[in-house]
Amino acid sequence: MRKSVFGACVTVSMIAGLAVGCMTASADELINVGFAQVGHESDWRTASTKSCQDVFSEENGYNLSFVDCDNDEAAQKEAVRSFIEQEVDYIIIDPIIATGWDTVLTECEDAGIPVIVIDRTIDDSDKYVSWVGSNFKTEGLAAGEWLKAYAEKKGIEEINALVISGSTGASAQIGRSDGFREVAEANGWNILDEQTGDFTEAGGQEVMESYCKSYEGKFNVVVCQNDNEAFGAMTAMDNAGVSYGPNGDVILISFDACTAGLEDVKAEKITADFECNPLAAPFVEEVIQQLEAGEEPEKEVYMVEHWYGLEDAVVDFEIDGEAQEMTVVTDEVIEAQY
Ligand code: GYE
Repeated sequence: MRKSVFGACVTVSMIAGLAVGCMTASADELINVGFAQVGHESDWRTASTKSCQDVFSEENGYNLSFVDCDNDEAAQKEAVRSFIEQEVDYIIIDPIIATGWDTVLTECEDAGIPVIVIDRTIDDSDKYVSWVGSNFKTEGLAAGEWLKAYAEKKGIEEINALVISGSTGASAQIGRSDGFREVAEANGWNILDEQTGDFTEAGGQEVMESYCKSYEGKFNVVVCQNDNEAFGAMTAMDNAGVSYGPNGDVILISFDACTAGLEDVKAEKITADFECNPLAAPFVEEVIQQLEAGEEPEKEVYMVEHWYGLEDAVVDFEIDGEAQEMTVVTDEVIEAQY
C-alpha cells in the first residue's frame, strides 16, 4: 500500500473562509519496498546494503523496509512474510541459500506483490519478476583459467589447492566452487580440501588455521571465496609462518575485489582478485520503474565485473573461447572501487 509523503490529508482554509478543502498528495506517493538482505558478513554486503539504502531513499520516492537477516534462512522467509503483511509494493530478496523458495514466492504471487531477486539466485522457483546479479560460475572459471595461465608463466607444474568456500548452499558458493573445480579437474590439479568460512573473516581464519596444521608444507594455492575470508586466512598464515602473494610460497586467490581486497593486491599479499559487483540497486530501481510504467523487465540482468592483479599477474587466458583481461591495481583503481 502506498504511503503519502504528506501523511493524512491536509486541510486548506482560505482567508475569506469560503472554502475548506482536503488536499491529498496522490502525485507524490512513495513506493514501498521491502528488502530481505542476507546479513552483514562482509565488505561486499556492506556495500550492497548501502547501495540499496541510497537508491531507495525517501528523496528518490521510496519507503524502504530493510531487514538484515543475519544469515538465517528462516528469518529471511519471515521477513518476506512480514513484507506481505505490510502490503509493500515490491519485495527484494537476496537469497541466503538457493533453494526452498517456492512456497513463500507463491505467497508473494498470491498477494500480487512482484519480487525482484538480487545478487544470489533462487534455483528452485521462477516466481519472481527479475534477477539482478553476477555469474558466479564465470567468476570461478576466471580464477581457474587465470591460475592455469599464471602457473604456466611461473613454471609451476603441480597445483595443490586449498579452498575456503563461502556459505554452503549460497549460489555464490556453488558457482565459484563449480567453476574452479571444473578447471582443476580438466588440468589434473589436486584440491586437497574445501571447507566453508561462511564468507566471514573469522571463518576464513579458523579454516586456514586448521589447514595450516593438517596440510603443512603440502599446498601452494589458497582460494578464498571472498576477501573477508582472505583477510582471516592471511592472519592464520602469518601466525603459521606461511608466506603468500606474488613473492610468497602460496598463490592467494580471492573474490569480491572490495577496496580492502585491492589494497592487499597492491601490497603484494593477494595474487589475484576476481570482482563481484555489489552495486546492483540502480538496476533494481530500473526494473521497478519499468513495472510502474507497465513494461516487462528483463528476467536476468548481469553485473559487469573485472579481474584484478599486479603487472606480474597479467597473463592471457580465456573462458569458453572468450579472451579475458586482467586490470592492474593502482591507487586510482583502488580509489574508484566500492
Ligand atoms: O561474495 C560475499 C558476501 O553473495 C556475492 O556474499 C555475494 C557474496 C560475496 O558475503 O562477500
